[in-house]
Amino acid sequence: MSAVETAPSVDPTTPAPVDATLASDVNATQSTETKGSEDDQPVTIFHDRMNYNVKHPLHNEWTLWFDNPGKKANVQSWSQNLKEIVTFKTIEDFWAVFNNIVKVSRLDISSNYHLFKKGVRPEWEDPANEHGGKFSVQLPKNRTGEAINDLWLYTLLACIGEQLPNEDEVTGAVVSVRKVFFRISLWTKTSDNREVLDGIGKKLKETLNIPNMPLEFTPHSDAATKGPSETTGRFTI
Ligand code: MGP
Repeated sequence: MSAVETAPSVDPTTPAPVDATLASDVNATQSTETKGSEDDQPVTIFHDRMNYNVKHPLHNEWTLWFDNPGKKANVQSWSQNLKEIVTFKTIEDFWAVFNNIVKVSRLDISSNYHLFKKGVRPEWEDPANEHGGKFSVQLPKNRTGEAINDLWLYTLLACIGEQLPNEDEVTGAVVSVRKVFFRISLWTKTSDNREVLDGIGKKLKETLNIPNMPLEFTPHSDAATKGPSETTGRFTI
């Protein structure tokens, strides 16, 4: 059974924001995927260049997570609030997921969507994140409105389409819904290679088309030890 089918019933108090059609879409896709494939690998454009019903593989597999703690998150409860929704590895399956989940603009306050490379949990403690940090930008809700849906989509496409330089550095992206702002964050594996980080940050700013807004980089070690209000970014782009 896929994570999509199980996610909504994991915890009835925190329903995963998945449209009912998603499960059937992904199931339909899975049965096409396995057709003619002995080892359960998807049939992709690399196997059959002449047909249009094959899928386009992504360089990495990605997992979508959701959490809505309903109250202020804390270090102890963080992990148990995370709900794994679905993993995909083709562009077609990405769209099947994206087109069927609740839009960011309609999520409850304190919710987060996290898209991370498969195998990486969206938390500081994961080995892929423990030495890393995040770029983040806060977008005031009153000025951003529904545009947040497109900004999150552009962030996702930049990640899965490897549009960011040194894409191996990127572990995932997060969108957070807070009382007066949305926040988009991009998580990196390391926090000390300024040249590499500068390149990633500049490209993210360009992708989001936010030349006049500060994009702040914060090592997770700062966030983990100081708490959100005291955290100061190491640098700003
Ligand atoms: P947050 O949601 O990233 O910050 O983390 P925000 O939005 O500034 O704060 P909010 O209270 O308005 O939501 C909020 C809190 O969640 C942190 O202070 C930690 O207590 C906890 N937390 C966040 N993250 C990303 C982690 C994590 O990776 N691991 C653990 N253990 N706790 C975390």
